[in-house]
Amino acid sequence: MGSVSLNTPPTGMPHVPEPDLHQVLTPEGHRRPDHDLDPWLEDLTPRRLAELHRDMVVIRRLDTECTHLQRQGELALWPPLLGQEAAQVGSAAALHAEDFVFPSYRENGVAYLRGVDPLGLVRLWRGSTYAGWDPREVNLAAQQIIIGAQSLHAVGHAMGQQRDASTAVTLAYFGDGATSQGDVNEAMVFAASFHAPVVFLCQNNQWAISEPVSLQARRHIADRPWGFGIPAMRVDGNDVLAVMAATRRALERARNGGGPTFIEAVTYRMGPHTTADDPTRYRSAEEVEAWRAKDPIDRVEAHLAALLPEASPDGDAGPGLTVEAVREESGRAADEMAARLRAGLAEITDPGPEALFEHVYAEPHHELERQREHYRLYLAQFDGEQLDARPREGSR
Ligand SMILES: Cc1ncc(C[n+]2csc(CCOP(=O)(O)OP(=O)(O)O)c2C)c(N)n1
Repeated sequence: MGSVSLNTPPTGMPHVPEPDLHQVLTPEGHRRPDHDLDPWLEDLTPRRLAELHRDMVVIRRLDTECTHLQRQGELALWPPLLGQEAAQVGSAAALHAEDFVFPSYRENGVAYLRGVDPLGLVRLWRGSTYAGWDPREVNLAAQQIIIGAQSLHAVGHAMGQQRDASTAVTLAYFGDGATSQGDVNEAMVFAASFHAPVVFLCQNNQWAISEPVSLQARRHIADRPWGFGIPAMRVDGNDVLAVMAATRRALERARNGGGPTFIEAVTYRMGPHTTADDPTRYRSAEEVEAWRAKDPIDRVEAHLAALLPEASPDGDAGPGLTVEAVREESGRAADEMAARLRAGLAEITDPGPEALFEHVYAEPHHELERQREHYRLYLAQFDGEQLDARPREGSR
């Protein structure tokens, strides 16, 4: 048998047309008609566009601030979302408050938009807490580091919603690399078999750490779910309108008993995988530059620039809405969030080593108590003060 290159598709495969890439806003900011998505954007006003712009600017700032905080030694690690703002804002904007979301570790922007205090995120990535928020308060599960595991949790949760005859549905986020994981494939089998009200949102950011998507997906990722009996849509993930419309469509389908849908949002991770990664070791500067031209925030600004002069002074946009005003409003919102974040850092306290044993089980547990006591004695060998599990001030 001859050797087969990993990077060339196997020969003899029947030609199947590639699914279209749905796009509503071109990289130049022009609105394109899209038969499937346009009906889901009928309520879109310049004011709403301005809000989507603001949310993208704010989460980009959150991301930049946290990347800097990691470099300053304030955070242990940070997984940047730079470049993925449209995928996160567009999908989060489509959710109803009662819907439940299962994120991976990169959906820090989604967490913010669900109402998580940025300080919760900072505490999490600083290592000062195991979960930076109460999942029930914001209908967002704790972040998942195990690749793809949350897709199974999401399907189980959606099946519960189905049995409760709830109008709420579930959204699971994962990356392109996660689609190679057994969990995601098992989740799709269950979702299809039980007609679960769940939306799988894959942010295909082209890289699973240093592995390109082309290595693990010989066809578009959106081709695969059809094999499980799950309809899929491939959208421009840097187009906030396309992502919002596709997610609204999929969530409503689930809400109305239509079962699961899969969305592949084609985007790009502009930064490193995490602050511990150096992407220049595995990808070219030309590739990064090519994606920079598709920036999700720039294209909304370009669209607003073309749109606003035509908005009537007393129209939806409100009097005096200009691109400059939108930029200013968004910048101000980002500044306010960043100031709150920096000020909040001083409030962070270390939980103490015994916090590890809290919130593991719903009820006190003999074995847990035995382990806790064992750990207490172990720590006592080094420093008696460490027995004090109360939060300590000024431990930065
Ligand atoms: C089960 C499991 N295997 C391996 C890892 C190590 N790991 C962390 S991130 C990552 C790549 C994930 O890539 P992708 O799913 O595309 O998500 P992205 O980071 O691009 O958002 C891997 C393999 C892990 N966390 N969990």
